[in-house]
Amino acid sequence: MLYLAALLVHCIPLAMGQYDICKSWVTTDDGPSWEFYACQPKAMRMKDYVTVRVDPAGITCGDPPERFCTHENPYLCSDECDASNPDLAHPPKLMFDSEDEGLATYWQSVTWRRYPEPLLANITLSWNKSIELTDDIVITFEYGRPTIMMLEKSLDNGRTWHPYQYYADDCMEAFSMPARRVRDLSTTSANRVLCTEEYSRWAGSKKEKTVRFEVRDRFAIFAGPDLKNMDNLYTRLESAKGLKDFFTVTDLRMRLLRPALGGTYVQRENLYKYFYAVSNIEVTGRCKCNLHANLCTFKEGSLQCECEHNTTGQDCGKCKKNFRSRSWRAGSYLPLPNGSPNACAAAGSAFGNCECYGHSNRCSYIDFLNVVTCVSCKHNTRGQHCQHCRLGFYRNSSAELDDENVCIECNCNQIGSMHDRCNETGYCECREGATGPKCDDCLPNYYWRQGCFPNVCDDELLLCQNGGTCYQNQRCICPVGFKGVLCQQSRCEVDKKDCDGAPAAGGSLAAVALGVLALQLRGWVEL
Ligand SMILES: *[C@@H]1O[C@H](CO)[C@@H](O)[C@H](O)[C@H]1NC(C)=O
Ligand SMILES: *[C@@H]1O[C@H](CO)[C@@H](O)[C@H](O)[C@H]1NC(C)=O
Ligand SMILES: *[C@@H]1O[C@H](CO)[C@@H](O)[C@H](O)[C@H]1NC(C)=O
Ligand SMILES: *[C@@H]1O[C@H](CO)[C@@H](O)[C@H](O)[C@H]1NC(C)=O
Ligand SMILES: *[C@@H]1O[C@H](CO)[C@@H](O)[C@H](O)[C@H]1NC(C)=O
Ligand SMILES: [Ca+2]
Repeated sequence: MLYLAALLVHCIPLAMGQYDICKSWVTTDDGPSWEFYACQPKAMRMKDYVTVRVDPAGITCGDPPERFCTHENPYLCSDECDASNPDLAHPPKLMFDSEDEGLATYWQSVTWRRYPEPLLANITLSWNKSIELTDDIVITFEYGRPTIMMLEKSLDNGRTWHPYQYYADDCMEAFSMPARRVRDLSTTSANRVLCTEEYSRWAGSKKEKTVRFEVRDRFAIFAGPDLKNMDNLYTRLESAKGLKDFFTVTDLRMRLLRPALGGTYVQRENLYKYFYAVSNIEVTGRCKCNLHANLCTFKEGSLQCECEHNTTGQDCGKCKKNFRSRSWRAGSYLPLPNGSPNACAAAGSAFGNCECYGHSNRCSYIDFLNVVTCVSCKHNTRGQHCQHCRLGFYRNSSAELDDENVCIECNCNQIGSMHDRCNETGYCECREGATGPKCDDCLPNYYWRQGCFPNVCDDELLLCQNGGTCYQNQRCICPVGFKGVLCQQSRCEVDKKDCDGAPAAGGSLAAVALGVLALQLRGWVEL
């Protein structure tokens, strides 16, 4: 029996845990049928699909033509960069071409003429597709590696960026970070961002040309030095939070912060030997397809997973239409060796025809109503098919019904609004005096103080009288001798003994009358 099982495993081509097939036609007791597995595309040379951008404008050499020299030959500055001459030009695309043996082609920056102003350049690589790195990123510099640089990554097509690795000949000085080596990381720190001094030292510009982001060394922490134990790595990727994402990118950015110096100091009298030159950027990885595809193709200018398991989307990140009876899930590397496909299921395959738009995994039959209804709708949805938004949420008009973001919280201001519900465009119902979509503003002639209250005084109709000043529309600060909401009342009229030394009130009688009139208009004073 054991022998048989071993034989069986042997026959399945993905016994090595490579996850390279998505389904196979198998014969069971019930007859032949498809069996489904977690699957992923093969690793590819990602530089063939990249879009590159070099910043700032004018950082590429040759416009206008310029001379430069090398650290080996610092006084023979006869080399020339000329953007208008194909033989002497060094455009960005030369970082991604395939080179004939022995002949390096490279992008080159202008020289450090503006020293001591820093010579800075950004090289941004974009794929418009999430990619999982499977091997080291290797950047080859001609004429010496930068003494300070930084690698950054984005997971959202360049909207947000995160540091990936720091490189400097002196990490403490450049980044206030201790120098570390990837080889010294442990299972719990495998996704740590660190600063390394390994690739920034001067070793002669011909000898050591590469700067690496060590993916293999990090994998080796789990899979052993020869990456023989990939099962262990895949198990880890599944269980360790954030580890998979650490190796996933949509964009990479190299920030070149200081060129090779070829010595300890910058020689001001010969700045023509300081510049950046990159001949190759090797990025090896596979399309991230959430373990739902084993093919990734380049279509209409971008990479696209060929989704199986009735999933769809650029990363197979959602269920196909009519296959949304359960919420979408990524496939899983576990259990080894075939993983779980976590396929999307056709609506109606479980219970009658109960579509839950992917917001619930369960349906339930309610006997006395004779209906099947979704149970525990997620993503703030409710209803028989999770097709409505919960109270306090409204429908996101730019999201489909099966989108996780389909319901948006109303966010009504607790004090300014009647309740926490809103209409279909997110407007809350405001209490008197409040306004704005969320009722967190006041109408004109109202002031905010734990809610909106009518102005007591202002600079127009509700003027404070007799030299009083209006404090934040809330009350009049009256001069000595006057009182009342608008300071309209002389104290001495109320109490004769207050008259001593009080300013004459006669002149402002008309103003008092006006103030009272205004109050009457606002419905405040009833005579
Ligand atoms: C490089 O990118 C960073 C981050 O966006 C930016 O702050 C910096 O100014 C850029 N440098 C150059 C030289 O464009
Ligand atoms: C990025 O890929 C998406 C999906 O394939 C496509 O719709 C979009 O046009 C692409 N954007 C760019 C800038 O290429
Ligand atoms: C996807 O849907 C088709 C059509 O109903 C079905 O034949 C196939 O088995 C489904 N695939 C999976 C992985 O469920
Ligand atoms: C509405 O849905 C779109 C598409 O999923 C999403 O990008 C957006 O963030 C959502 N809006 C809000 C306010 O959640
Ligand atoms: C929601 O309320 C706002 C403000 O009262 C209104 O302008 C809007 O038309 C309402 N939207 C709907 C769909 O009723
Ligand atoms: Ca090249």
